[in-house]
Amino acid sequence: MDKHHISLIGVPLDYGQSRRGVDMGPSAIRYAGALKRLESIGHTVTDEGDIQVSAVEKTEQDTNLKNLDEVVTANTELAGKVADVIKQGKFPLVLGGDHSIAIGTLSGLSTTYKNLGVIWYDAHADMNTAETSPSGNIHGMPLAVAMGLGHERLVNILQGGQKVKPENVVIIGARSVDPGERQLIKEKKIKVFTMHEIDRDGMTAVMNEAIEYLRNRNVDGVHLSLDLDGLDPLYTPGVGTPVAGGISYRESHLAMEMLEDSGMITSAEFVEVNPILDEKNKTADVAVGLMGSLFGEKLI
Ligand code: EXY
Ligand code: MN
Ligand code: MN
Ligand code: MN
Repeated sequence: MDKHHISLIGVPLDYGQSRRGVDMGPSAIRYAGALKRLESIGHTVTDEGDIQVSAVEKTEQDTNLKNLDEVVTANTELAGKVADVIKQGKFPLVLGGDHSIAIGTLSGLSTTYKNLGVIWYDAHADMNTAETSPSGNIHGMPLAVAMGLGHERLVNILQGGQKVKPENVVIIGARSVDPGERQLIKEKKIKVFTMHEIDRDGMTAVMNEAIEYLRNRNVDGVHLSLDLDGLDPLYTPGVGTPVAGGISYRESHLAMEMLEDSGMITSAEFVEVNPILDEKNKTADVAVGLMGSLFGEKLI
């Protein structure tokens, strides 16, 4: 990856799910040394601070989606911030916060990119809608929303922006996918590499295929949405919805190194770091280490 001017944007949002603590994810990642690590590789880094997240007023809402108002407000602000950063020619690196923040990130990117590719590195598909969600947690919906599917107040955050095309999405690491999501994946023919494909073919083959797939889509940018629960909880215990049998630490570094080599990544977010559930700051440390590999840090 050539040298970038990276803009760190913190989003201390935990209203997209029910376990307190993931709002401290941005601080945990900063504490793990993200800024210095990226500068040590030769990038220029600006810490843009955090998006303001309003406190939840307990109002009656005519929806099963939890904390809808607060999630919409925070993601609308994030979308504007990401759009500004892109217009300044900087590389947006968004720190979560729960995965509902991908709604804001992708909305902001949609003002610039007309044919954006998305790599969703995650144990989950995050493709539920209000009708299919088993929990009402909006962090299980962002990928559906980004494709224009879901509650109108979430989809409208996209404003006039370009929706993500289903054929431009690659999910890597899936191993906990709900019935409604399976239905949508089949219908939309989403490219998914579950843990089965990773075990069977190996991460090298999976990443080569994923990169090739997106190149053939002629995407004008690729966003990496990395949910730390995509890794096995042995490596990233500090996440709100851990799922055993995940991607290993080294497989994840290889994936990042191959993405860096491809030169195709134009924005990224690292989400679901919850220091309250963590062992010391292990999950944030892993996140920063993976950022190093994604931004060109070499082992020798
Ligand atoms: N599929 C489940 C739900 O929709 O509630 C769990 C979603 C977990 C989402 C985390 C962020 O990846
Ligand atoms: Mn570049
Ligand atoms: Mn997720
Ligand atoms: Mn997940």
